[in-house]
Amino acid sequence: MTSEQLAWKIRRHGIEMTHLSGGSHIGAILSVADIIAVLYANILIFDNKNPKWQGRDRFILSKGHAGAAIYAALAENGFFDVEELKTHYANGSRLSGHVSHHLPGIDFSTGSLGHGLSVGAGMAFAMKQNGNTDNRVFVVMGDGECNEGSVWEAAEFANHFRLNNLVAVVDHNKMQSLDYCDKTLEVSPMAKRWEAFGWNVIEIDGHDHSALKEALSAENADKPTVVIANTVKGKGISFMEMDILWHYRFPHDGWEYNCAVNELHKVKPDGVEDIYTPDGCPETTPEPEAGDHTMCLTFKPDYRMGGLE
Ligand SMILES: Cc1ncc(C[n+]2csc(CCOP(=O)(O)OP(=O)(O)O)c2C)c(N)n1
Ligand SMILES: [Mg+2]
Repeated sequence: MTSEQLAWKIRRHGIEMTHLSGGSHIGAILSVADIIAVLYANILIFDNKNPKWQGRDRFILSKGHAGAAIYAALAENGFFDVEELKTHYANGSRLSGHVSHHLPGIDFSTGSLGHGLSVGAGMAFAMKQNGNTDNRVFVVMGDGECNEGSVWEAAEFANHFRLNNLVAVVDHNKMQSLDYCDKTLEVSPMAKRWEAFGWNVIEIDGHDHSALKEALSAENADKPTVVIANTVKGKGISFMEMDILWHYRFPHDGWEYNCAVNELHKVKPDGVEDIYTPDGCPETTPEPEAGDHTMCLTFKPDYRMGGLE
């Protein structure tokens, strides 16, 4: 499967999983879809039949609230059945709202922001101690997540030990949960901050697959690398793009779900099937208040953790 096909599938699964469950974070899932797709289609070394294989690269989705994106990538890569995606957020499901290591292919549970880089740096350090020069560690973080002090302690550690086998990716969509990052706690200029911490910095368009492939393959002799991936929160669904509403709101029945699915169908790559709505949805006109509604968190009764986390 190409990275473009996988990215489309991650977006389609993400819409379905949040729609079915009433789960949050579709904006974050759409933002990171291309990054995850390129990692799983072109970069990461893994064995879906032997998820704990020692020779694998390590991957941590530190912005664990976008768990649906990694679940979709793992299912599409044969770690478990695609059908199981429908249980996302349901009571008793392995596919909890935030990333769980109970699933094959997940190295570390995340959701409490700010921990992934510390753990990833430890993994990279251990690899070096063990003389492993074949593998790398990848950690994907949010830009709001970079407000966590632990991120910068890990950045210092990685620089100090010259962990050139560690690659961090910042999904730099300029937004966090309730507002723009720079209105919440300033994170700009992102690249300069990482440079000051001694990292090799590569800044790219985080939706450009060739730029992602090149950046994620880059080698550095003695520095950890951070890829600042400039992204659009909600990328791919016009009415979700850069609208903070869609951090928490899920695609509701009616025009929200129908329009989202139909927008994806307009850009469906050749050779990809939509297992949920093969021919798209009925044409539905957005309601007049579209884009104008206030944040509305409604919970589906059979699901827990459906909203604000
Ligand atoms: C330690 C911690 N504090 C707060 C939260 C609640 N929370 C979930 S998502 C989120 C915003 C994250 O923004 P960002 O890292 O920019 O990710 P994005 O959704 O924009 O990709 C917050 C504050 C959390 N999960 N963990
Ligand atoms: Mg963000």
